[in-house]
Amino acid sequence: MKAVVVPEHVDGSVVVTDVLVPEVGHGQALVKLEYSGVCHTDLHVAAGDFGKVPGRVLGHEGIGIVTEVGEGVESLKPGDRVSIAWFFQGCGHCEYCTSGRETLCRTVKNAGYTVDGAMSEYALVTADYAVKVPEGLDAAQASSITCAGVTTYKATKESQVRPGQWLVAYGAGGLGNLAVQYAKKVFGAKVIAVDINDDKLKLAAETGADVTINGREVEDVPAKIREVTGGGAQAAVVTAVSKVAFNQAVESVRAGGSVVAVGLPPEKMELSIAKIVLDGIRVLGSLVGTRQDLAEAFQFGADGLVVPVVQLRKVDEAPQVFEEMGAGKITGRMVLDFASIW
Ligand code: 8ID
Ligand code: ZN
Repeated sequence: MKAVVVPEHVDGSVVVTDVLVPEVGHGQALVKLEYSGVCHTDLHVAAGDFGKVPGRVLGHEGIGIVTEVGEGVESLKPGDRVSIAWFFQGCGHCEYCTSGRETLCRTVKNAGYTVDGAMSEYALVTADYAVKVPEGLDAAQASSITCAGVTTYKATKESQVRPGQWLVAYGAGGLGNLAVQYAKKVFGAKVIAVDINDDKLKLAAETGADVTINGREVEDVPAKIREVTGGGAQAAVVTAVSKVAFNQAVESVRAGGSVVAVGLPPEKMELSIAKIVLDGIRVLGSLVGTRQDLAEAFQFGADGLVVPVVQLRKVDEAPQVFEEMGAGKITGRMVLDFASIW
């Protein structure tokens, strides 16, 4: 079967190659992929940013149909439409798994990184960890919610922003566009989108941002945000792949505000200790979402509140899509169309 794989020379590129269809084990299900979104995390994995994994099948925004279940599986049956997410499996019994923070499990398995992922014609899931896609949600749009959606939904939850308050979405790419939509349409926040690319800001405005700011054109972005919001935003969610945005976010929030770090540039951010202490700023990291978060994020999509902007691409075009993402040329989300090769 066709799969998108990290090559031997780990350098940020990917190859489309032939691999064997995996065999279903106890507790697992085999999924025939329909769609697989390309997340910037796949690019980090392909570049070896978290450690080199040559030969790994990439992908953690997978949606497909269960074709076979292994022994002991009770939660899925053939015909179910399910997701394959970054949070692939936790141990189920550690302090994180048993306290609603399962994505922090220290022995977690991550699709497309520590185990083979969703960019292949067939993929395995651990049945109890695959979240079903609700009726009424387009399968290609669901792929984008499987990572970009759930991650920004959870990050916005973590920000504790309340209706009518200001949230700044730093980065308006695949994740950022959904941060704008969840913050605006689900949490009732007023949203400022910051990016360095006008095409992404145009899309952010079309999908709900009240204000857009181009970080390359506005000299002092935090000052502009403090002016627009009358003293600073209550929350910032940072999905930009640049420490510049993280540093700006801290200067953009008002006293008591929160900065939720989501993007994963391999860099360090600067924090003014005085600012953090004297202004009581919360700075926290947020990692994808739990199975329950994903079920909730899907439902807001099925209800039509959040509409991922996706574009289908041929599986063979994967190397080009990765290049485009590295060059910052993608608006919305590119989704590899496995359904077309069924
Ligand atoms: O669970 C998590 N924390 C999680 C889940 C999924 C993805 C984290 N991520 C990480 C990815 O690994 C990646 O580092 O979030 C980051 C964003 O992923 P993405 O949205 O899939 O990437 P993208 O579509 O390329 O968007 C990135 C945006 O950042 C903008 C770019 O223009 C682009 O629109 N950007 C950059 I680069 N520098 C900026 C700056 N200084 C900026 N926007 C504002 N200010
Ligand atoms: Zn992702």
